[in-house]
Amino acid sequence: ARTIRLAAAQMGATNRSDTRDHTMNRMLQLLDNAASQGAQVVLFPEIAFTTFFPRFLINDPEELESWFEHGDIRTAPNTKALFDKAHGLGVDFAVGFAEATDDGEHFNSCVYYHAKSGSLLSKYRKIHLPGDFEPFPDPNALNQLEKRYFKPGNLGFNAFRVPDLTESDAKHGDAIFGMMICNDRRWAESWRVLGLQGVEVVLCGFNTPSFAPELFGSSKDQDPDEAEKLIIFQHQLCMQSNSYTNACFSVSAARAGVDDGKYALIGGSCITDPEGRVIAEAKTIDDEVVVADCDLDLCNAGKSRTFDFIRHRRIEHYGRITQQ
Ligand code: CDT
Repeated sequence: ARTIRLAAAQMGATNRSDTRDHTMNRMLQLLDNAASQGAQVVLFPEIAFTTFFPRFLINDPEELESWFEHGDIRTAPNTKALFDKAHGLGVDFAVGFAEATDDGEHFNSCVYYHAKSGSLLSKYRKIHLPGDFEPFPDPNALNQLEKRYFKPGNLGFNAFRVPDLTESDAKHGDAIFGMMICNDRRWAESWRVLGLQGVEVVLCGFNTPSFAPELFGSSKDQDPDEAEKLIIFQHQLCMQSNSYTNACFSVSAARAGVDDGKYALIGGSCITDPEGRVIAEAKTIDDEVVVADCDLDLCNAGKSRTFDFIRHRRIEHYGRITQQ
């Protein structure tokens, strides 16, 4: 067995006016809590250090820039404490953040931090940016202006090896991880590109509104409770079905709760196994740690039989997937 203990650090409401210190303290507590439960890898949500600002139209360039992280995420004043703490605890983590590059580009990104070496093993920049460039004309509509604030990711979906997590011999000691962000999980292509690299654990932080008819193109007359149930169902459906068809575990971490008393986001953070089962899930929409032991050898059945891509794929029929 190659069993590792994984955690999702779900975060509850984070308001527009919350200070960065306040949010950071919550993240440090979540990390402590996960570490005390023996978690080896902790996943924080998408854009975890602030509220989900792409819901707002922000015209002042200085204000907009203040929502982004600049410089080395490990040592920048607004984010350093989390990396220091993880280094001290010896716990790896992945976290989502709004990235401003040195040459002025903006991405919706996440990194995987390897605590022992103090290095970033991987960075991912969100590829499927949902929503719009322009806000909806209806002032009451919920906006998702990711297309305005971010460029589509330019790094691809790269699986990467994480050492030191399992106690097996050197050959099988590494675990193969991959990352995606929120809307990416709804696209089979994101998962398959990672699956083709033998991914064993997919990490996905998210911010998903629980009722947003304009965003989802659904009826405004729906019952909000029913709409929320459907949105949670679709989130978990994506995590479960794609874990199954790529024979991998997955961890998803929500920014949940009701921001500013009015912007409701789903919880439903979960860990799924390679058979497509949910093996742990959040019970609240608050700050909560979800933990599961994952034996990576359980990926072998799917990878060697039903989803042995080398033997069974028929790529001659998949051309349309990469054509306009
Ligand atoms: N953050 C993010 O990508 N959220 C989207 C909201 C829906 S846009 C139609 C999501 O896919 O969950």
